[in-house]
Amino acid sequence: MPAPGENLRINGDRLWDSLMEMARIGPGVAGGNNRQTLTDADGEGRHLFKRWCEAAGLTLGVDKMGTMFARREGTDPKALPVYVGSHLDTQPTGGKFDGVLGVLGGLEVVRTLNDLGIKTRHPIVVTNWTNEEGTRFAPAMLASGVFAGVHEQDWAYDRKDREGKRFGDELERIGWKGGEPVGARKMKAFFELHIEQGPILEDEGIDIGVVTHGQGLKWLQVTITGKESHTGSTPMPKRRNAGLGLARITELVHEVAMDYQPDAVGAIGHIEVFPNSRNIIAGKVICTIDIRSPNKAVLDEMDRRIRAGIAGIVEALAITAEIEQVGHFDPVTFDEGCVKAVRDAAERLGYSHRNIVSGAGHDACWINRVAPTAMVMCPCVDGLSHNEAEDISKEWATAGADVLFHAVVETAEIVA
Ligand code: HGY
Ligand code: MN
Ligand code: MN
Repeated sequence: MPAPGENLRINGDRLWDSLMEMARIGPGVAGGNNRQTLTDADGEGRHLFKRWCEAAGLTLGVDKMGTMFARREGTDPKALPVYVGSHLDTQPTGGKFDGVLGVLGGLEVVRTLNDLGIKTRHPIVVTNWTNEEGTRFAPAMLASGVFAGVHEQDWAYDRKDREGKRFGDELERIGWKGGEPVGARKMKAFFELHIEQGPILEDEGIDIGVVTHGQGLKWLQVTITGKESHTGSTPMPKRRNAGLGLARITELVHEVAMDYQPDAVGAIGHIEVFPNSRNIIAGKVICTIDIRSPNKAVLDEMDRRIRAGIAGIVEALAITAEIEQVGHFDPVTFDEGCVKAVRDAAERLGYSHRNIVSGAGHDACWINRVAPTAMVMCPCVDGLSHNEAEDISKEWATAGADVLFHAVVETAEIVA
């Protein structure tokens, strides 16, 4: 099939305006967004996306995990659709572009096809995956994980946030529990445009990241139990300090990750201290260890070393620790054919590009299990993400969406 002509480009101003309008929903406190999954703000953002999809002539389907599928018909209704999308939910102190660029970039692909009156043989489906972030309801990429058969739907429905609210109940409450069975849809391919969330592309002055792999991840939730007692009158040798256990485990995670440079990473970002009183020794700490590596053997070795290290720490401090794995996916190799479509598109359009491994997890990492999948990345300012100061340029967004357009449309096969 002929590739789209190199003169075919999306409308960068329209994409940017849509990004800015979506950013007004669920504002943060420092210029970013707090549009966490299944909150009222998420529901509002979904309704805006729905209105835009309907205005573009798309037919909307919603599955039982709330994932939204907006379909543009192809000339061959039996041909497997090409899916394109990402997520609209954000971190509590998230940016305006993480996930959103991929969903609205997919919508811009369709809007541009409509402008140009181009038909494709395969239908195209723009997708908003529910709960990619996993910050309110762990794990991350929950809905795409159910779609890919990694998680059971009922298990996902029972996931609880810190206030004890159930995922399934919150999905019903915001009115976005659809009727479609999850995973019933079959795809010719899936493409996801995403900001890099790291510094490589910007540091090297490169427009496009051709994502060949995604690194693996493990989230270990640790419940550390000591004994609450008075911070003034309890002699040091008699303390069972869960807070000290947290400090040593935090150092352990960092040291283990540093042993596998330059690729491995490790940190503890989620910490809950009980009773969190200035003059009570912490009796309990719940925290989540986030470790990642592009190498499965390294990830498993880090996991093993951290568990062994925790055992030694709690014994020395006369405290206990329970470890629950609340998130995991192995390193991902994306589909060569789809990756080539991304690379050829960047080349055709004259954008500088390089292969890159995704440091962050994405819905594409799960969908890669059930359909040929690839990602397009664009730079972000200072490589910063999961921070309200996350920022990109309109030019970067436009270049990423141009490449997405060409990869998607070439795969969907232009007919007229
Ligand atoms: O955690 C991640 O990598 C993604 O942002 N959910
Ligand atoms: Mn994301
Ligand atoms: Mn994210």
